[in-house]
Amino acid sequence: MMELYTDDTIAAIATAPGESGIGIVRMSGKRAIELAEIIFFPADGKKTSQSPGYTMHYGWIVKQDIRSGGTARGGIIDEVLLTVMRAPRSYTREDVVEINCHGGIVAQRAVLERILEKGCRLAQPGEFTRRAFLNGRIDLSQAEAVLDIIKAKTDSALTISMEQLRGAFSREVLRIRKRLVEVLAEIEADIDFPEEGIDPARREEIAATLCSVSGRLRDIIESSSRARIFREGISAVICGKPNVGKSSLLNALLRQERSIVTPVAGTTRDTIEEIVDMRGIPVKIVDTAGIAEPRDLVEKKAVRRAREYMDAADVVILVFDASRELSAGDTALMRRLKHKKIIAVLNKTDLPRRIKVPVITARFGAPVEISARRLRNIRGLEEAIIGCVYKGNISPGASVQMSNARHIHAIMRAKNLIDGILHSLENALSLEFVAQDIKEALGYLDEILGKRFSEDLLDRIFSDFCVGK
Ligand SMILES: Nc1nc2c(ncn2[C@@H]2O[C@H](COP(=O)(O)OP(=O)(O)OP(=O)(O)O)[C@@H](O)[C@H]2O)c(=O)[nH]1
Ligand SMILES: [Mg+2]
Repeated sequence: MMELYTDDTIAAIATAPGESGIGIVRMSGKRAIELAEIIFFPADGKKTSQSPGYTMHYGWIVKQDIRSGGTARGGIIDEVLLTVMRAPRSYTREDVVEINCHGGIVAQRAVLERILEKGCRLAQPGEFTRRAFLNGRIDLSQAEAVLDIIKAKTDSALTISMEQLRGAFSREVLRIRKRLVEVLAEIEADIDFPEEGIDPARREEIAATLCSVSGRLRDIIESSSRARIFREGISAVICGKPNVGKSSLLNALLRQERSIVTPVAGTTRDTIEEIVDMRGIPVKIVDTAGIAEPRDLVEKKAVRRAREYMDAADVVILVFDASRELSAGDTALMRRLKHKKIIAVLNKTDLPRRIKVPVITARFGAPVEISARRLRNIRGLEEAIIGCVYKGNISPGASVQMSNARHIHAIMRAKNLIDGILHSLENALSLEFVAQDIKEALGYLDEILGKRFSEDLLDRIFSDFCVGK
């Protein structure tokens, strides 16, 4: 990313492109209010520059500058509601102006261009949030939570990210940080007055504190690996021979007719994916072309594609037609599948049964019996899918959770250091080393909060954002 100045005024369209009721163009920076006054003709004639913060004004974005006598009569770009937010009480802690114009790309673009023409710079992705961080309104983990909220696919993922934005995770990290700083201060005092020596009781006290810090970090790591599933979800691929009811199963899980179902084998010619909310966990379900001897190039590619999806999936759902005997195709597929987590499913159990179950059970454990057409035991299959990847009770927010890989990594490294120190203390190693390691662990915690950061890291985090956030 190019170097970002932070003292200029930026602008961007904040709403999603496309037709919509309203669209919001947003500006932030020292000149935001002054620029608004140049292009905005207020219906009540009051000066925008004198508007208090958190006020909204009705009027028009006009073609001619107001200070050169521009009025609504000289040409209107759009009819708008304009909100003034004054530093530091705004999203970025700078002066912010938000213009609610008509939705649709043309109106929003025209307003944005008018602003840019007056000397605003087009914002980079996430630059508003980046400023909120650089100006100290939120810490880095909260800035990341903003992105997670925008990207949340289920209510549970939203709850976790919202907690993070409200600072629950940051506060926990700060609490741990404070305890480490206290221990460090004690140790450094001992290093400064070595003649007094460190009494063994103190050494034990320090060890006890570090032990509880380590336990706290472990709790966070454990609850977080669960939280990550809520945010990022899992993927399940449905595979099986042609005509066993794979597409019917996808539709049953989605509770809508998404994939085409026909009695003809080889109906699905390409992979189809959809996301289903299973008890708060977003599960990407992929319907694949039935695996058999491909009849043409399209089928050949589809089968190869199905295999690639299976390799990448968290769970493979292998479907059998219970109303038919196991064929050579089924057994070949059973032999070939090497995936770690396979759920065998007997479909069409509404029909008289012909399949030999023990052969399947011997290989994959007891199959889940369903009828995709009659929507029988679909819940049971959902339980099996979730149970495959998620142990423990399913409820977000049970304890402080982090869902972000960067945070998990930093917490793990801090924990490793603390555990190392505990070992050193037992072996009566020099306190100077101990102090060094505590400082390093503090560094990892500071990285989470963004007390210590590099421009590179910020670029990486914010480049995932949309422009206008
Ligand atoms: N009786 C009964 N028929 C089913 C059931 N599930 C699917 N079928 C029927 O089986 C036929 C094939 O279903 P699909 O869902 O298209 O099967 P598929 O595995 O996706 O087939 P391909 O895409 O060709 O590989 C259709 O006629 C379905 O109506 C079921 O539970 N019971
Ligand atoms: Mg199909």
